[in-house]
Amino acid sequence: MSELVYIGLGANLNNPYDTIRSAITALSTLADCEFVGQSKIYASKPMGPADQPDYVNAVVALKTSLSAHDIFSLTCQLEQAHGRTRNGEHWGPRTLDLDILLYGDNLINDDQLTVPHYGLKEREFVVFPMLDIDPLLVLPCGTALSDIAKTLAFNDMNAI
Ligand code: PH2
Ligand code: MG
Ligand code: MG
Repeated sequence: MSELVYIGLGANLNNPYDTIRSAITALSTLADCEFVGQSKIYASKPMGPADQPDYVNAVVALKTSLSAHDIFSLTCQLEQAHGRTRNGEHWGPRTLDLDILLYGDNLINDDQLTVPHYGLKEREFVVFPMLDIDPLLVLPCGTALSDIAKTLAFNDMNAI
């Protein structure tokens, strides 16, 4: 197991809490992956269009021998297995969204993946759950995640 991957989970349609629980179980039992930790599960106000239900968010960390692109196709399969359809609406509601947040200290930029996730530093529903797993986490850019958290409000987020 060579790389530590952080995966963000989000859902706000159908039974989002159950979906997040199910997806955490599925991620933590993936072949060639070793479960490292999971955050608390949070309810959060939608970022983006406000006329959509609140989100349920969490983060999972896995050690894996799989490539980032292998993880990406597995996460796409899991999204589909949980009823994900893509209607193209930017930041619109979804049954399950799985985002690769970090893949070790690797920087990936291609047609399929941008890792670290482009929105990581601005999203409290990503930063605070990652800190649940590792309060001392340092991003590939060298910044401590706890310093980024100081720039964010723990508003509108509740552990559930
Ligand atoms: N995901 C989005 C858009 N807005 N808001 C919250 N609170 N949580 C999310 O996971 C989220 C969002 C698109 O991926
Ligand atoms: Mg997302
Ligand atoms: Mg996504």
